[in-house]
Amino acid sequence: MTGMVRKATLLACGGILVASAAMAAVPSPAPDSVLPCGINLVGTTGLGGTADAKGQFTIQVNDLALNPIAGSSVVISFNTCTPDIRVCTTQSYPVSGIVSDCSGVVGSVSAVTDGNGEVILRVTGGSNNIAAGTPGAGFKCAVVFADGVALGTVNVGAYDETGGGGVGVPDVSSFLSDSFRFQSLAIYVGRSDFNCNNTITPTDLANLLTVSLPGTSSHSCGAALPIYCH
Ligand SMILES: [Ca+2]
Ligand SMILES: [Ca+2]
Repeated sequence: MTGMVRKATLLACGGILVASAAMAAVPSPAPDSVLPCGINLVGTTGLGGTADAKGQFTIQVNDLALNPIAGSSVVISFNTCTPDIRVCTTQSYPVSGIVSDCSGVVGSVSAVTDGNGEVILRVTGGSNNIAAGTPGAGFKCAVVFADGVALGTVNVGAYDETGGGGVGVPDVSSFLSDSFRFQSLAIYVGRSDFNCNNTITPTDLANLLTVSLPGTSSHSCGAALPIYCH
């Protein structure tokens, strides 16, 4: 191989490497990227405290070849979760640098993936289920994006059904209303489906009780008065 041909070959290989590196940075939708089936909005443990660990979940952003993408901007948009889902203006779980963006009709949260291509999140928020028959968003209302690419949808449960007073007895009452409507009228709302199986059953009630009884989501939005985007 002459020197010139060798140089040309090296340049060509280099070009392919650069091209593949650029392609590797493009997020690929699930199942290449890994999303939870559903996420559950929580309150904070105490006034001005940290978001309840009961709401923790992980999203991993991968490319088409299943390589994790570090530094990817993940956005969970709740803007199609009308008319009931509410997102707090301030997020209080600092891992992954989660912040709220209230620019849409409901709001969204964003965070940046770590070296493993992951964001580890807890989202504070709730719903406006304060009266029997309050309409709600359906199954998997939220859309997850990474660097602008839609990765998939996730269900949104809201332990703080009433959107006030943290998670307690009134939320259990509101849940039961949703549960009765599902059993008797087959009316489904995503906010009361805490195990993301597209039904509302006693399993979801048991899930809610693990949050309401210990009082770990004692405050809505971590504030004396809940402060929502909308
Ligand atoms: Ca409540
Ligand atoms: Ca369920």
